[in-house]
Amino acid sequence: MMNWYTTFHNHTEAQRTLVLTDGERADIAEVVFGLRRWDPHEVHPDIDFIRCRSAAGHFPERVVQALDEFRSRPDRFEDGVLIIRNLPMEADPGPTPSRFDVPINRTTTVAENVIICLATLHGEPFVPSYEQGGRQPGLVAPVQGEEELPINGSSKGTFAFHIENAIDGDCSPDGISLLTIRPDQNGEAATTTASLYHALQLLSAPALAILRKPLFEVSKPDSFVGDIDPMIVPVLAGSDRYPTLRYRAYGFRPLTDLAAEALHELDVALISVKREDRSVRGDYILVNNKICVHGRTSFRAYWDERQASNRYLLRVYSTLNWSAVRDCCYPNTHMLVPTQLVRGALGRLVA
Ligand SMILES: O=C(O)CCC(=O)C(=O)O
Ligand SMILES: [Fe+2]
Repeated sequence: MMNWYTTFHNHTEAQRTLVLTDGERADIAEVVFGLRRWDPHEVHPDIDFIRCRSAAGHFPERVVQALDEFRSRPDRFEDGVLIIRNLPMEADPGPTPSRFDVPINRTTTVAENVIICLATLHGEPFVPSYEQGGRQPGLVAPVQGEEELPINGSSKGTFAFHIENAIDGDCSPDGISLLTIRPDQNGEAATTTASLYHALQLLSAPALAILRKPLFEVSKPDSFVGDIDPMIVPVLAGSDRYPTLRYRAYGFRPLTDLAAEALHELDVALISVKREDRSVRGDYILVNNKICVHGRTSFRAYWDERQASNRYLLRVYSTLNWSAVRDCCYPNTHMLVPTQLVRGALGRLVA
């Protein structure tokens, strides 16, 4: 039996990347193909996470071990990132959708089942209800007219560093899964990441102390639909040994001069430890959202006949604390409602 730890911990790049053999790829295709046949006429918007989880248990051992270790021993992944390459998906995934033109109710694809299966090996998958109508998994594709906004539909503009769902600490995901179906046409787009584990070493003691205080206002990201009040939060939480990070390069306001200085230090530190991963078709990236910011470089998207070949990814969240996140979802779904709405007006929203 191959032990994934000994295979992958020899040098930095290998530490983060698992390249599947074609045999392993075929094994996953077979499991996922079986999953599709079980329910070929799926019309319910919830992909069946329970079936995905039991199918994922039959994925190659190296994959199961890698995700399990990412979950249980995050300190071994100082970059906060695990990459798995050479995953199977349909030979022809169809044209790249603009985010809103794909119906929610229809049969799931190989790629969709692959990403949900992988996410179940990390934790419990879920999605925000307030983006793309709660589509599971969500789409990441450039959107015309949103080229320069700080959202994942952007292209020409850099998508700056962020913790996913930073406004919603209780229900922010532990993992962000991204599966590339189609890279951008010029090979320009890279997913950027920066780990707190690396950045911490560059921060001064006064900045660290300030970042632990609730001196920062986080407002809702532009992709959220609905009204959510800004919140006052600390940037760093958790123990000194295992600190966690809550930060966004946009929509995040320091409330004092000292807070502004500390945030600037953090910003500089994160940028100086930034990594860029240019994914190709079949690449999966799992980001530890508690210690690692992520974003994306700028790239060219097209709105003519080349639109069908624009960049195209799938995305799903995962949590290690489903009992907390479940409380932030619509009842009996894996669709997140912003915490403030859950606590305020969930009854009205569901009715
Ligand atoms: O497009 C990417 O590589 C990252 C997208 C992203 O940050 C997101 O969808 O949350
Ligand atoms: Fe993101």
